Amino acid sequence: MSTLTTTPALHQHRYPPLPVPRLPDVPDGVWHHGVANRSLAEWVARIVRLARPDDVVWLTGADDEWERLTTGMVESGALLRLDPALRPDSFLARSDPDDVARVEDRTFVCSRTAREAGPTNNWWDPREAHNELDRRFAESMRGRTMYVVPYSMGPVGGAISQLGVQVTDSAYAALSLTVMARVGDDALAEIGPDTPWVAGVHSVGFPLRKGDGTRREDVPWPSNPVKYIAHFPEERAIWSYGSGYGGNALLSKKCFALRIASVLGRDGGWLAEHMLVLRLTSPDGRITHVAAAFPSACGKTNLAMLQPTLPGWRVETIGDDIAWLRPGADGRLWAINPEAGFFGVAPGTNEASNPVAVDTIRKHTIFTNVALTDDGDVWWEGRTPEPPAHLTDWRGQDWTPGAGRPAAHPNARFTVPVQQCRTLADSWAEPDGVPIDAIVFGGRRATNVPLVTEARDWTHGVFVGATVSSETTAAQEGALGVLRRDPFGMLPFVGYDMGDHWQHWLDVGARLGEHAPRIFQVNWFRKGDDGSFLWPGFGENVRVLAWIADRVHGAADAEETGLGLRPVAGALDLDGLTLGDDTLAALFAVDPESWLDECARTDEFFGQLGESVPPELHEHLAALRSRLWHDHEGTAPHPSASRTTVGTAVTRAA
Ligand code: GTP
Ligand code: SPV
Ligand code: MN
Repeated sequence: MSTLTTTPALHQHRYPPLPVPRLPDVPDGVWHHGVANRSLAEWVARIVRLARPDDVVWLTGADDEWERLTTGMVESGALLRLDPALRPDSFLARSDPDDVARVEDRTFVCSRTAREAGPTNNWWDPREAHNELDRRFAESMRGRTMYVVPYSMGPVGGAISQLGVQVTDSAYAALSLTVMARVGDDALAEIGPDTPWVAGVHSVGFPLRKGDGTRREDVPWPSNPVKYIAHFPEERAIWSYGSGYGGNALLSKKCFALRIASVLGRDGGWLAEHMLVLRLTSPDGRITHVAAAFPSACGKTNLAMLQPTLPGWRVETIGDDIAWLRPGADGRLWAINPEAGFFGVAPGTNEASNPVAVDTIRKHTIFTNVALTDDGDVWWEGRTPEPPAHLTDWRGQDWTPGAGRPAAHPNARFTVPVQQCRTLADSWAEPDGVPIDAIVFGGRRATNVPLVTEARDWTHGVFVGATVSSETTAAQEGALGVLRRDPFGMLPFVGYDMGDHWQHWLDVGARLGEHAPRIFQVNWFRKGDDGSFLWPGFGENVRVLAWIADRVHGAADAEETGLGLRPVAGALDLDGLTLGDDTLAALFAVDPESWLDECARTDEFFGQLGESVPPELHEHLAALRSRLWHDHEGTAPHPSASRTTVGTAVTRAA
């Protein structure tokens, strides 16, 4: 386990240590048979006293846990059982219409100082945050069961693995966690007296009973209009209030495995990234491991489960959302998928776009905010070319094709164990992970960004990752399709200063040296003048993966563009595709004018981030501007480009 510089847990100063509740048949200081860690026992007791649940239930990982939880939730109306023949052992949850995605403007990083959180995070003074959260959590679980969910991120006992415990008054969150992480007594047993672990406190903020005894009826999806998703990196703690949905509520995922883990990684020399991991095998048996970062709902699950259209190629899945990467004893970069399930976007998933996912979710799956068919199965936009004549939509209302609104919420998702994926790689749970050969950055860009380019070296690759922009999707609350900066696909997920994150990438690269993976940029989303996608995408993306693998193994040629290296004519296998020369040219076009404009916006962005942006990245920006200006005018470098170089160098040296 890595160590984090610890400061005293701030909130514990204001509360004297609490006596562990008296429970029958438990040894001193331990009140669940597996608890060997005093801070854990005291923390659970403290939350019980604060939030006042009626019951406390520890999840143990027992075989019947899924059955017990789902049965109870069907009885309470929190889940609908889908038709057992069409969709065995599967359930539908419908959320409150105001609780459908991550809430970035209610997400806080409560590091000691604002400087440490950096300008891209909402910083919240940890003392103020604890005061407000204690106020909100007081009696917030009255009338409910509090689940205590111990879990391991990564294989239980693995050297890269980390441990967490989430307490939650949401049966849905508890159930989802049993799919998304390794939950139960095995994980709990790993938390010894001195083992670091991450605390997750979660309440939907909908108590069923008031202090004065008055009761109210439960609703299928309890939540609260007031929401806080607060992270305390120094304390290794997460407090989440008011939402039951996805990354707001499954604290193992974005809160722990990205925001807290990115801080652990910064301090411990490793990386926690928003990346899928896949294993690619060429027709002659050569293996390439790829880690690819894309913003939310930009194709990680699709790429991780890709069914190649090129004969002889094979893709196996290791992870679809999060990767922890660290330099190994051999000097290479090794990656694990810390999760155990997929929480994947449903809309758009069909036999053509992702046949593997279609197969993965045939049974034993929780669906959230999809539409219900009249025979008890699920449907979403893009599931079939023609919608059924009648559906019950994600809000539980009658729906017909003329309704003028989607039947499934655009951020509807499926929750399913990775083991149900037929392309899961045997090596997916190797405790040390797999050695990464190539890192890919992507985003959703209608313009500018070519289909594929290769960075010249690691530092250039970090520049490419740092300058990713992408059009927003339904994965977060807010406007759709707005182009925004999303460095490394990690804008909402880096738990510390963004510029420091880039510096950390440079440091990791320096340590890897000649063993560093090659870095690439891709864009499946470029559009033509008629507004349609230029590239067929999905299974055809293997053509790009194949070129990347060939580059890694020295088997394909590349040529310079202003932005990096691209395939020479003929190097990208386009056999069997009907792609006109114009389309191909448009996929790779670099328009100096719009790129100069893009650079001006990058300059502005770097400026907003301030002093922590590594000087090397300013230098790369200046060099790029200079090349573009040269292409544009065929003359000397643009004055602003040279000014940036000089100005930056002077500022940095001073
Ligand atoms: P999170 O789970 O939110 O982190 O996202 P993800 O990156 O795993 O998203 P996912 O793979 O579920 O992305 C789904 C969206 O990407 C859908 O809108 C797909 O249609 C679209 N998509 C995926 N691959 C391609 C592609 O190759 N081409 C095009 N045009 N769209 C794609
Ligand atoms: C994302 O938004 O990137 C997701 C879904 O993977 S959530 O778990 O809600 O963050
Ligand atoms: Mn994600």
